[in-house]
Order: sequence, then structure tokens, then C-alpha cells
Amino acid sequence: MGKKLVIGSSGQIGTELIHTLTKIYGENQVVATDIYPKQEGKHDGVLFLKMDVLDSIHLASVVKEYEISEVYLLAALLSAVSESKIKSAWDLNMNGLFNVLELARQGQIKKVFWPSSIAVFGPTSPKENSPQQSILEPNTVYGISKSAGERWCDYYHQKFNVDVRSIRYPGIISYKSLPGGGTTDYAVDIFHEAIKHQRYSCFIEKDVYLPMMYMDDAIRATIELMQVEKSTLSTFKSYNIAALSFSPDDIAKEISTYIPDFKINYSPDFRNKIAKSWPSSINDQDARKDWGWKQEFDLKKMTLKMIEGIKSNNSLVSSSI
Ligand code: AKB
Repeated sequence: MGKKLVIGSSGQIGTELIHTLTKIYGENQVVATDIYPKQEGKHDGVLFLKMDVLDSIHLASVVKEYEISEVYLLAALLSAVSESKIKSAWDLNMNGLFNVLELARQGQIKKVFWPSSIAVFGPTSPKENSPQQSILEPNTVYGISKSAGERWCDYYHQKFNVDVRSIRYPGIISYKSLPGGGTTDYAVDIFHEAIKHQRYSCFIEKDVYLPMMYMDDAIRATIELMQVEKSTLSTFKSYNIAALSFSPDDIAKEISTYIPDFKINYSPDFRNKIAKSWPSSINDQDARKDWGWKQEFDLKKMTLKMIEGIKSNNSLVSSSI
């Protein structure tokens, strides 16, 4: 069958994807790689290799040596950090993808998962219920790289029949590992601060709605999309998937039901402008129709999971629920 290679395995999504892949396929069927050395206690039992996806020779040798058939390419610079690292964001987000697509074109791997993002949409896209096919004029470095990446995935599929599958992830909320450098990170930070300090200073305005999703739904969507018969898919660019749409005010109110002393104040910065250029909700009817995508977590269920999860992960946190 061939093994699964996760590139960027120590990041927010990689950490949990490795866990689920090993549960489904077995520890010896998954190889974890990251540019940073292995973190203590992370991915125990799974082969971990330090690897830079931009080193195409090392990547090709790992694929060959460990008989990799599927690659999950999660290494990327996210929206906020990319704004101050234009060149390295473009380099990693584009050339990392090229290196993997080239291996697939040469038949060295069979299937690729590459995450796109709601960041492909921009100020000229429909704000509400943004459709799968839409005007894509992103005005962020990250969004430009993701929308170009979608074009390349489609090109490699059309031209070379590369099996590359993709999802436009919304903001992903999780407690097991922290996001790093995104605009939607506020929706994770808010939980940690609410539990530790009962207050949060939010860098996004009160009423800015963004598409979001709980991690378990995102991981399930990723694996379902990779497992589905190729013939059922109508696009190899990237699927819209939707779950939640909320504002900082909504989530603060929900947190207050568990932490009544919680206070939020607003101090918008450059990330607010990025957030305002993105849709507030997206239309995912194609994913629902093609491969039966359906979310399980709503705002209530997610909030409870986050609060319980952070508390049980962190012994220093005072118990207020
Ligand atoms: C970010 O905020 O940059 C990411 C994303 C929406 O892709 N979470």
C-alpha cells in the first residue's frame, strides 16, 4: 500500500493528523517530518525525520527509502507571519508544493494532500456564503500563494493526471497544539487566556465573522477526502468546507457561560484588515455532494471541548468551571 508522509508534522494540524493516521493505518505506516527537531513527547512510536521540504533531494530520498505513497504537505507560513516574510512565505508555500507535485508527476508518490485556505478569497469575493467558484483576488501574501497553489494543483492534475486533493481550511480551533502565525489564531488564544487570566485583548474587531472549524472535523475531512474514490471528485483544485462562522463577540459570550468573570477588550491590529478581506461564511455544497462532508461540532460543543481540553492539558490552570 505504501506509507504516509506528513511534512510539517509538528504544527497545529500535523500534530493531530499524525495521531489519527497512526490510529487508522498503524504506527509503522506513517512517517513524520518537520524542519524543526523532534519535540519531546510528540509522535512517540512514529518514525520522525528532520527534513526541509525545500530540499528536493532529501525529500526524494525519504520518499524512496521509506516507500512513501501518500504525502500530506502541511509545511507553510500562515497569513499574519507571511506579511513580514514575503519572500520566504512565497518560497516555502510555492516551492514546497512544486517539490511534492514533481515527485507525483514522476510517479514516485501516488497521492498528495495539500491544504489551501479561505485566504484565497479577497475583498472582491462574495462576503457571505462564498461559492466554490468565485472571484479570487486575495490581497495577502499567504492568500496569493494559496490561490496560485490551487492553480498549480489543477494544472498538474489536468496535464499529468496527478492525484492531488485539497481543502480550503477555515480557521482551525484546537487545544493539543497551538497555531502559529495565522489571523484566525485569536480563536484559540482566547481560550488559553480566558482560562489562565479571565481576560483577553483581541486583535480582531468585535463583529468580524470568519469561517472556523474544530480540529476533529478538519482532520476527519482531510482523511475522508484522501480516502474517497477519485472518480467521485469534481475538482482537484480545492474544496470549500464549512462548519462554523462566528465573531470574537460570539465566542466571548459562549466562553462567559463557563467562565463568568471573563472579560474581552479589543485592540485591532493589521490582522483585522486581513480578517476583513476574507469571507464571513463559505458555501461547501460541492464537498457535501461529492464526498459527503458534514461537520459535527457547533460553537457550543467546540467551546466545551476546548475548555475541558485546555484544563486537562494544563495543571497550572485554576479551575473555574
Ligand atoms: C490563517 O489564519 O492564516 C489560517 C488560515 C485561515 O488559513 N488559519
